[in-house]
Amino acid sequence: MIDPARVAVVVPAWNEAGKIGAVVRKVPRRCAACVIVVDDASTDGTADEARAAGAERVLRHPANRGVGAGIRTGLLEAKRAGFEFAAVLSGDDQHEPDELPRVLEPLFAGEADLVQGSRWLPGGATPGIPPGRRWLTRLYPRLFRLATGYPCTDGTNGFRALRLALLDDPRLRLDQAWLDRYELEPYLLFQVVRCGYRVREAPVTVRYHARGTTKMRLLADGWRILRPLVFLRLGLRH
Ligand SMILES: Nc1nc2c(ncn2[C@@H]2O[C@H](COP(=O)(O)OP(=O)(O)OP(=O)(O)O)[C@@H](O)[C@H]2O)c(=O)[nH]1
Ligand SMILES: [Mg+2]
Repeated sequence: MIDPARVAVVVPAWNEAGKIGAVVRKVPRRCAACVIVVDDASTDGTADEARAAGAERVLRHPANRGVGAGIRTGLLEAKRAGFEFAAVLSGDDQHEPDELPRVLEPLFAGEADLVQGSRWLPGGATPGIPPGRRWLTRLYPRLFRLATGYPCTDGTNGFRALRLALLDDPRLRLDQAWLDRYELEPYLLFQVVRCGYRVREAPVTVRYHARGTTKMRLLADGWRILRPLVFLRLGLRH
């Protein structure tokens, strides 16, 4: 059903030595012909570890730009290389690459243009989740629904897959500099919903490691995640 020759996996990574190798090795090759790691100017050997683990393409930003910029770089590379679909997953070993079929199958079945992984759908899982993170990741989809009307259950999960032809839509302006950090992912979901594309959710696991999982700062990065909803809803940005 899934044709790996049509799929690239994009992994944004910033200082993920000790984790990125495992992530790359876990990508089932029956799902994807190419793993693209975008090293966001790491200082710890992330790129070397990704290459040694078998990533076909390792791109490097000369300076740190943020997860959104990393995803953008990876998606454009996947498109340039001729892939039809891309799946994005986290470089910090929080996702289960084994679950790639869950986000890819609806694309191959022609049922969706973007499949958003959800930790909160039945069948999803959140081993080790801290209470504060549980609360915030459940609140966010309610805000997303208020802003868009779309009843998503998980708007901030970095595991998703999409048809790369979406990037040709001039309404999806992923090239804007204000999206470079945590803004790009909710921006993409919002615009894809708003433009009337077919969005599905699929249950996935998000694992919370005891130490060193997050690099997010609650207030500054919380606002970065929230502001695409506010700006797009109010028509302040497009
Ligand atoms: N924080 C951060 N992550 C980056 C950056 N560039 C690339 N990344 C990668 O983006 C991915 C997601 O980053 P995280 O900060 O863990 O964000 P998250 O997984 O959405 O949120 P948590 O649930 O808090 O872990 C990781 O693989 C990072 O290595 C950057 O500048 N900052
Ligand atoms: Mg993380």
